[in-house]
Amino acid sequence: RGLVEDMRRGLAAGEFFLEYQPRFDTRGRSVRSVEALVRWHHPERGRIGPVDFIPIAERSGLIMPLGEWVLRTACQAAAQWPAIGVSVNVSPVQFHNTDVAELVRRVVEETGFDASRLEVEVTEGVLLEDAERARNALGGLKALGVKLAMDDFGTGYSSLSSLRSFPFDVIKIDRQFINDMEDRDGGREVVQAILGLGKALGLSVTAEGVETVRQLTMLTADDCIEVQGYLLAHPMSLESVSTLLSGGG
Ligand code: G
Ligand code: G
Ligand code: MN
Ligand code: NA
Repeated sequence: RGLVEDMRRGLAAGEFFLEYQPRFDTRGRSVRSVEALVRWHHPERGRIGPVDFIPIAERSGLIMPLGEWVLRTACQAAAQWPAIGVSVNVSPVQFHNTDVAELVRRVVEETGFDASRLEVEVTEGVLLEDAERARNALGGLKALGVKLAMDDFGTGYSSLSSLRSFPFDVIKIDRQFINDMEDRDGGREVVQAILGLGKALGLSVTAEGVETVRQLTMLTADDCIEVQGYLLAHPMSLESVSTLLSGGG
């Protein structure tokens, strides 16, 4: 049996679930928002991570029902939390095949979630193939009050011009750059330059993949206001994040 068939069945059988990774304020260490990350509990293979099934979902078209499920599940969960944001990763394939703004409009209506608390994370792949279509979709999301983040910033080809020509609110610095910060050969300077770019363009900047105290100290000194990474919190279950957000952990 192939993974595509398994995935189709697993989606109907409730085998997919979300984990939530907090995004923290560097100063107060309070949680500013939470990123929803999908996982699969396969009945025979056990836990499978998104790098091993998102590409298959994208090739098979299953990313459409899966992506809709992720969005609805994250909004339903976040509607129960105090007023912090939730971010959801949306695949370029969803943008190319569906009206993502219409989907979000429908899901926030159904779940009663406030669209201004939702952030959609996209990678540059969204902008490359059909820029006009992407512009319309991103504009439609902005019109709903949804925030837009450019995910994995710095790893693609057109990051710099895209930041100006598309309505992004947030830059998420790819964890590769955070990982390089402690090197002597200019790793920190590259991150400082991205922070400066964000400031110049009026965008908020999130550092991803923060794993060491030294990285956090440097980012705080460099005026980065939001951080995410294993040092602060791993992706966690709905139960754990709910406890954290209600002040219990
Ligand atoms: O959670 P983890 O580090 O294993 O995620 C690996 C990759 O899978 C990341 O690039 C992340 O953005 C992506 N990913 C996680 N959840 C989702 C999701 O719900 N939809 C999409 N399209 N990608 C996701
Ligand atoms: O591409 P995206 O930024 O959406 O990917 C998020 C993924 O990064 C999640 O799957 C999450 O598990 C992973 N992640 C989160 N924090 C860290 C970290 O500190 N180090 C590493 N290596 N991965 C992380
Ligand atoms: Mn992301
Ligand atoms: Na990222």
